[in-house]
Amino acid sequence: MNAQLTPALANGDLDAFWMPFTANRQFKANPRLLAKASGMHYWTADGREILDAVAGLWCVNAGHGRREITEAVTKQLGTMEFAPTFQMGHPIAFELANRLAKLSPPGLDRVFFTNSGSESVDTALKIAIAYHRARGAGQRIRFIGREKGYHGVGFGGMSVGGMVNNRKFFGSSMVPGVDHLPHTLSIEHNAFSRGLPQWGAHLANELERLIALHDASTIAAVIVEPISGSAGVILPPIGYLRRLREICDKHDILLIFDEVITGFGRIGKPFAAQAFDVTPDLMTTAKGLTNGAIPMGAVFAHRKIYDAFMQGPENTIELFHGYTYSAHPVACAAALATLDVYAKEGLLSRAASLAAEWEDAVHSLRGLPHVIDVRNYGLIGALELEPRAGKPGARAFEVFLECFERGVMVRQTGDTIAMSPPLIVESKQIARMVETLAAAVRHIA
Ligand code: PXG
Repeated sequence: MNAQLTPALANGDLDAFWMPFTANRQFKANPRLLAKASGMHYWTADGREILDAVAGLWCVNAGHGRREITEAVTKQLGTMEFAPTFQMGHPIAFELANRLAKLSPPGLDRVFFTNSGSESVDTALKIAIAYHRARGAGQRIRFIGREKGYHGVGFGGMSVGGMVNNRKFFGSSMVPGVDHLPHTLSIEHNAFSRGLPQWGAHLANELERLIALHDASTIAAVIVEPISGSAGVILPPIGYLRRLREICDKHDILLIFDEVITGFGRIGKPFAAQAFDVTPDLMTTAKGLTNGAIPMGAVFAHRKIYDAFMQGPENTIELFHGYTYSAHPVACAAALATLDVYAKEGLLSRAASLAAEWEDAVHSLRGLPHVIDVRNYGLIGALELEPRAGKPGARAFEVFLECFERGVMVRQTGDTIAMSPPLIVESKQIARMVETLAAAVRHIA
């Protein structure tokens, strides 16, 4: 018999919390409550052990309940729970920025702190526009995003994003002057590719078409995820990102990589920019930065961008942007402890050493009923299911529920099941994830 970890919720107790990105009524009719976490596992409120195949929500890269992080947070709370960073500073904010600068791709050694991925994205977009203005190119105000892109839920991120449901409910409340590249998901050409797909580098050339339409002189930046997570794990075709970089360089357009998911070791290097050897001008991060323990995000800017702002009288604020909690001391402490754990345990390269095993494991799902694609890179894997007729997403949602019943937490988006386990995952746990997913897919059929 499982021990109850938290008191059962009385009827109606679930009403007040308006849950994010959740079917509230469906959830509240049959809630899935998590009450405890350690290592690779959660425990439900009624004491069931759940293997975490998604690192919480792609963020708990070093596994749950890391003592080092808890201690650093506790110590910081006892020393100084808050300090402003507007016209003031505190030492560990600078220490953290320096540590991050050492991990970053070449040149991206200036760090602006935020509290989430959405804030990182909106910050990067604003920096891009203000950068061009600072250089006398104030007419460069357009952005190019990509279909199926997810860049968080702020007005900027929503506008450059390309997830239809995240946009259509909000009318015309979009940042003006945004256009979108085509997405790179092609099951027709690339189904069951192992790692990066061969077909599709030419899709980057669409950027030339959009530039011809809008004129380069009006475009501030192109923003893409090196690997899309939320849209269901969409990989860049071989050569695609490099081509985007070349076109941006040719037209003096900034390239922003949204590394909220790929950052901090998810694909075997600190950042995807390093894994793919393509360096953006701005890089947005969040999730893995504090191992999910305290909300925090960071925008990495190329030094040339920072330097462009450091002109004019020295007593003027160079960038009219920031958050009360930018570089919050408790978040800084959590991030520093997280980076220590990553370094001590080699976690930022661990996905590379597990990648082949992970690839074989997820591709063993090929051939199961209704599986129309399997995609993988680093420690990311996805299973694409054929939608039920007239009910998009229903089959994958049932698989997600079935996996949870069987003790494994995966993530469902549309008709995709995504997995992105903590980077501490062991072989037997990889096997368990895949076996459970296979059993769930067969059960649902
Ligand atoms: N950019 C990218 C690339 C993301 O994946 C954000 C920005 C926004 O981050 P915040 O911290 O504001 O949520 C994200 C977030 C999923 C899933 O199921 C993915 C995200 C969030 C929630 C669920 O794939 N990504």
